[in-house]
Amino acid sequence: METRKIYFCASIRGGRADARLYEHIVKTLARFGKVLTEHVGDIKLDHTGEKSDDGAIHDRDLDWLRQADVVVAEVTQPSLGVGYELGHAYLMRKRTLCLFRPSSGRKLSAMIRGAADGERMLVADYVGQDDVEPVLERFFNTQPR
Ligand code: 6K6
Repeated sequence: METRKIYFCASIRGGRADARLYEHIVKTLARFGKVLTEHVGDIKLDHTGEKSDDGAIHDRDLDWLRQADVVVAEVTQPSLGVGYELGHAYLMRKRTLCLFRPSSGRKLSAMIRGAADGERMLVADYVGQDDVEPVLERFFNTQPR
């Protein structure tokens, strides 16, 4: 069987306050497949995320998104880029898991929580790092109907 391709989304220019958590999620995701977007969990990457030109980043990321079997996003830190990727993933009918921490005091956008159908698009509220593995296990071990 081919290795599952996972597209992980999380804030870059939206803010890197949760970068260590992203790093943990990327490491945990690697147990479930090939993470196409490992750089998102790179703690050395600052919020400017400047390494190559924006057009190239955009086109390469959308290409990876098309190739992905599943999408996982950490959505607690609001990010235009993540919202944009999730909109594309939704229209591409990708199975998607959004991870949100209510303890942040934020309220998740209605356009994300409202898109969840409990099957193809899921939102999981979780507390923190210790919950990442069980939440991902549930997602990857449940087959959509
Ligand atoms: C190179 C190495 C690390 O970072 C870079 C340059 N920047 C980006 N590289 C790859 N993907 C990016 C970059 N900037 C944004 N993205 C995509 O948008 C990622 O897939 C994230 O999920 C999302 C973050 O969007 P913003 O609006 O928070 O930057």
